[in-house]
Amino acid sequence: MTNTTAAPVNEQTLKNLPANVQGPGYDRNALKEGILHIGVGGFHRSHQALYLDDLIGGGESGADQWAICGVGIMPQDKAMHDALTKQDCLYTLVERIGDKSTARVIGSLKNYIFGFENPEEVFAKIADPAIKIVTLTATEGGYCFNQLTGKLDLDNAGVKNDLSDPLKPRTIFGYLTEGLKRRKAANAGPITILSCDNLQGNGHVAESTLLAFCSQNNADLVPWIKANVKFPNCMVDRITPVTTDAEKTLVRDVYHLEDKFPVVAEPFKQWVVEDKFAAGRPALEKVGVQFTDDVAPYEKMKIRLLNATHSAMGYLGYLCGYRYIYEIAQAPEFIPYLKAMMDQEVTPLIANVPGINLDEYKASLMERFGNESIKDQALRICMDGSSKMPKFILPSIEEEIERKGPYTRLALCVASWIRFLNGKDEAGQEIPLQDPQAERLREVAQGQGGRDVRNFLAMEDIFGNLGKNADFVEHLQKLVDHLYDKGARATLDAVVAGSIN
Ligand code: CS2
Repeated sequence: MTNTTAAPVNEQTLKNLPANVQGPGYDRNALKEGILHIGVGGFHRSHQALYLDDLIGGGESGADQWAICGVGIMPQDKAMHDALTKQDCLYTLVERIGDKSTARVIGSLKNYIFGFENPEEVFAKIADPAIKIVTLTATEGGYCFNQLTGKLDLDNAGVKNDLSDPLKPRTIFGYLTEGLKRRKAANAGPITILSCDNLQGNGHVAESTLLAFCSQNNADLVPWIKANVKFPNCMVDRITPVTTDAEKTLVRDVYHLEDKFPVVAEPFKQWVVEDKFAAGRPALEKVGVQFTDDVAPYEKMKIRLLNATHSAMGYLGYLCGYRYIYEIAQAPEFIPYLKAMMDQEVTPLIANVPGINLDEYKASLMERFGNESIKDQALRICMDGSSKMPKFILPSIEEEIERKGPYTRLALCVASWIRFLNGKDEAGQEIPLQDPQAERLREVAQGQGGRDVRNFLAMEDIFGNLGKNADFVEHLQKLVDHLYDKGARATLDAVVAGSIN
């Protein structure tokens, strides 16, 4: 039932929020923007913006210098821009688990620039001396990384666009390069670029790809970047489903707020950051962020266990007819598959992670995946497989091949992706595909050789050298054939029973 008394989310409403909603208990007018964030999606709003809201709300001296200016660079960011600008950049964050749910309006986002239409404003902000940190959630694919060369993919259409049309960029590289060029010219001082994407060594990747981009036609900027910009690595974590009408209705009916773009997330959150900043940083350790000298073990653990298991649930679960992650994580036929993948194929690759008991960590993952109140979508997980596979799944297969260990369950995830790309499920229904490489993937998957794994493995920018390993090719082919001939559920059962290995 629609609640007719729902108030719009804006600065005015903050004065009189419904009793069950917490608001920013600070004066937003006094905030100064110190962080520019590119990629304001659900995740940024449930994670980084919340940490800063906590910090500013805690009243720590200087915390008010670290408000966020958000940036959207994709055409589809228009919806976020329109919603946020009407709401004075405020939005509702709902945390849910079981029958518990809490809501608060987040105030740390002070401004939002739709860079796709106003790139000049973004360049000017990067050159503004008050901005000390640029944070990024550009997605795994946003770094245009070629798996085979281990370098920036200069053939990527976005990269090519930005090299030939630097004032109308389409990728983070175009924005950052032009912005840093102006920062250097304005003598605005050093700055930190902090990647918050799920890539191992995300800081290193951001640094090496940006430098590779700059060296193409801004070679004189390279030494300035080396001397003035720091790129810390970090591990980020919080499961945040895509916002749909259901979340808007929840916020309206339960919290009496009319929010055009709320965000719902699990209660768990984690952020481990390498303490390497060029121009200061907010005291985020006060609000639960862990600063360390070496983020690598945390990143590897999170990406290879959490993100990889997500992928293993997403494709195969979708093919089995499930639509939500919690359904898959609770399905008795999936649980032994997921646990065995984590225990036997991934855990042996993870070194000691300081302060973490891996058994407890894995058990907590299964619980988090099973959170049915957040209704995380299988299709959200299935998005962008071309960039997630090489980060979440394939490196573990490579390491298992190297140490002559097992990888059947990981390979089943790859096989499920290949079957998923076919575009029709077992009932002949259309499978929606969201991937920047969709066209190319579909062409292979739906063409004559769509069952032949060699045609996929030939995409070396995604699969690297895996296609050269005859055992892996044979193994993967067996799994793909089984999926086509016997179906998803039968293949899962066969792998769990050990009859395909
Ligand atoms: C997911 C991640 O997109 C994916 O495939 O695995 O978005 C995941 O939910 C987050 O990394 C959790 O921190």
